[in-house]
Parts: sequence; C-alpha cells; structure tokens
Amino acid sequence: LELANDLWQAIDRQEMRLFYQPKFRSSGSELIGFEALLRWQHPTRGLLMPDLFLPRAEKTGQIVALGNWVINEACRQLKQWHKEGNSRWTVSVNLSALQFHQRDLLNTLAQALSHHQLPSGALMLEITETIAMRDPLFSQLRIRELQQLGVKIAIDNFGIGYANLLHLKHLEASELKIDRSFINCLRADSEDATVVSAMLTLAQSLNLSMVAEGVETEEQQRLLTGLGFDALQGYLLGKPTPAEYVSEFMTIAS
Ligand code: G
Ligand code: G
Ligand code: MN
Ligand code: NA
Repeated sequence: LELANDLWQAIDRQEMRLFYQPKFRSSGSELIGFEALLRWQHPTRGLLMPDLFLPRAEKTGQIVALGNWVINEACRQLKQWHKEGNSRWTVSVNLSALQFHQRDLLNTLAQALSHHQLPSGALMLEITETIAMRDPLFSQLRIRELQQLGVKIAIDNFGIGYANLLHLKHLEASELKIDRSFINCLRADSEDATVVSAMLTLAQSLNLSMVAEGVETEEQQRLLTGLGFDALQGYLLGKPTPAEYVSEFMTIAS
C-alpha cells in the first residue's frame, strides 16, 4: 500500500529505470535488439522488480502513466543507440492488459516514434498470450491497427495460457516468444524438445518469427539453434542490464 502511494511520485522523481536484455539471432549470434524491463530505484527500499509493484499499478490504473513513460524512455534510448551507429537494433516493450486496451495507445506510440524520429518497425510490443486471447476479436483489430502504424507485435509467454490456434492465426503477430518454462528443462534427451519442435512448426506455418526466452545453458542454445529458432534470449547470453552496459554484449556477438 505504501508502495502504491510512492508510485504516484516515482516518475516525477525519476526513480524509474529501464534495464535491457539482449536478443540474439540464433544463427551467427548477431545482436538484434533488446527487451526493455522496468525497475524502480526506490529511495529507501533499493531496486524493486516489476512483480512487486506492477500488479498493483494495474489495479489502480497507474500502469497507464508508467507504461507511457516506458514507451517514451525506450524510444529515447533506442534513438540514442541508432545515432551511435546501431541503427538496426530494435527494442521490445511489454504491454499490460490495461495499456493494450487503452484508447490512447496508438497516439502515444505515434507521438513517441515521431518525437524521437524512429522508424516504427524498430519498436516491438509484447503482449502475453493470455491478454491476447481474452477478447480475440478486439485483439485482432488492435493488432491490425498497431501493424498499420508499423510497430511489430510479439505474443509473449506463449504456451502456458489458452492459445486457441485459430485465433493465433488471425492475430497476425510478427513474433512468438515461447515461455521460458519450456526452455528451462530443455535437454537433448528430454521430451520437451519434441513439444518445442511442434511449436516451431506451428509458428513457421503462421509465418511467425520464433524466439526462445530463458536460455540458460549452452546445450539449450545448441538445441534451439539446431531446431531452427530465429532468435534467443536468456541469462546465458545476457541478463537485463542498464543501458550504459549493453556495449558488453556486442563483443559476445561478433
Ligand atoms: O524483469 P522481470 O523478469 O523481473 O519482469 C517480471 C515481469 O514484469 C515480466 O512478466 C515482465 O514482462 C514484466 N515487465 C517488465 N517490465 C515491464 C513493463 O515495462 N511493463 C509491463 N507491463 N510489464 C513489464
Ligand atoms: O514475462 P516476460 O517474458 O516479459 O519476463 C521476462 C522476465 O524473464 C524478466 O524478468 C527477466 O529478468 C526474466 N528472464 C530473462 N531471461 C531469463 C533466464 O534465462 N532465466 C530466468 N529464470 N529468467 C529470465
Ligand atoms: Mn516479455
Ligand atoms: Na515472456
């Protein structure tokens, strides 16, 4: 409750931070972009993870202001990287249910992109499978609007919710991020490889780019690359870090 009160001032007091987790193309390991992950540098409690304050922010509606800040800050940082010569990098931003349904979302995005003079295709929005499937028709229309604006859509945490495959087809997203619970236990001799491989076939038939998150071991990296994943993310390749440290990932990539 205390946190909820502090949250109203947190943006003004510049206590919010974005950490960036790198995403690599699986063949050749080229660094292709980052997922932005919110942190709260609280004055007395230290660095707070989103699970501690986002659920409440969603209930109070504070998530909208917070989410708008995230979109603008991610665009500012991405423009900075583009100016530094990394003009092919993309940034993915997680959207909450409320944000996804919010009327103003398209304006907010269009303004942030034009203010920072970014090509809209450099920004990707992640919505969870659960959010996307709650009201499939709305999601389909909303995703179409977003695609028309030029931003890309990823279906996040795929495989743990109620994915209706027909709806998935109609959503016309760009990317499918397989939930890390499928990746975590992945080993060459495990059945999970069969499940993941089936998801891959599905994604390919729907023209979706396939991303594995939660890659923690070299064995997983080898397996996923062999299976034909397009991109990989996980602690093995890079943990979420402040923007000033992302150059460290570039040496891994080359
Ligand atoms: O960063 P971490 O792995 O602790 O993230 C925990 C959860 O918080 C994840 O589900 C992630 O998608 C979510 N999350 C992180 N940053 C944001 C954000 O800016 N907006 C929303 N809506 N969710 C976020
Ligand atoms: O729900 P979403 O997929 O957006 O959540 C991303 C969260 O997953 C972030 O909080 C991030 O810190 C976490 N994460 C990223 N890579 C790994 C990993 O390799 N292992 C684990 N356990 N968590 C990860
Ligand atoms: Mn995500
Ligand atoms: Na995810």
